[in-house]
Amino acid sequence: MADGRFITLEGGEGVGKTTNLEFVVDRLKQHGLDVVVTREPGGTPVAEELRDLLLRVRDDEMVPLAELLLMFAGRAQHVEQLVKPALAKGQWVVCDRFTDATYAYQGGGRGIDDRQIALLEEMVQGPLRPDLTIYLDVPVQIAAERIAGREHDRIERERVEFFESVRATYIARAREYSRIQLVDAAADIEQVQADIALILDYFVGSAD
Ligand code: T5A
Repeated sequence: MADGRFITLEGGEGVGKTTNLEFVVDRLKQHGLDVVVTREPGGTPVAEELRDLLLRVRDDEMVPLAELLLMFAGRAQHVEQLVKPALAKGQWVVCDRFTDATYAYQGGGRGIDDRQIALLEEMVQGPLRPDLTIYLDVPVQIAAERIAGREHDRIERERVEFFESVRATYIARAREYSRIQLVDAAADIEQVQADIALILDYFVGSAD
């Protein structure tokens, strides 16, 4: 049986990951692939409880290191219980955010050293990395306007400079790693999905 592939969707707040997730899944299914959809933080019962802990608005501050360790605690559950078993069965796993988000938010946003994140990445994932990452890029102000009417979770309440650092980190990683494909997601939805379709069709074609 062929191994599955691991595809992640990344971007800042309100860039359209949720909007485009279904499109990605449908496109892969049109290619006849067996697709599993999941998300981080979350994806398994324990990891979803940790997600709630991470995103719930609270009075006492969560220190950056605790936030980092909780992200990776959930990831350990998710990788062992869902991601690895699905890939081993030949399924294609589509995940809404993964470790690039940790480099962007806890690294770029909170200022934690990349080397500390890399240590945990190695410990929790071993050699597992996404095969393809679609990074939806939108200027912070435009993305903020898109979600202005929503109730914001703990991380969404951060200041603009935090999200500028998150975006800068994502862009830097997209330049560094060829698996990360940057899509201009400030464009209208038809254009964004046409770009995503091109990336996916090429990736599926080269994975045969
Ligand atoms: N996190 C996560 C970390 O800090 N470290 C980590 O390691 C990980 C894994 C998770 C939070 O956790 C943090 C990051 C996050 O703060 P989340 O739910 O995954 O939270 O992420 P959010 O960004 O909060 O997800 P959202 O649902 O808020 O945003 P989306 O999914 O990016 O945006 P979406 O699809 O809901 O779209 C927003 C609005 O824009 C419109 C949509 O219709 C919608 O109204 N829209 C467009 N409008 C115009 N043109 C387009 N092209 C549009 N595309 C979408």
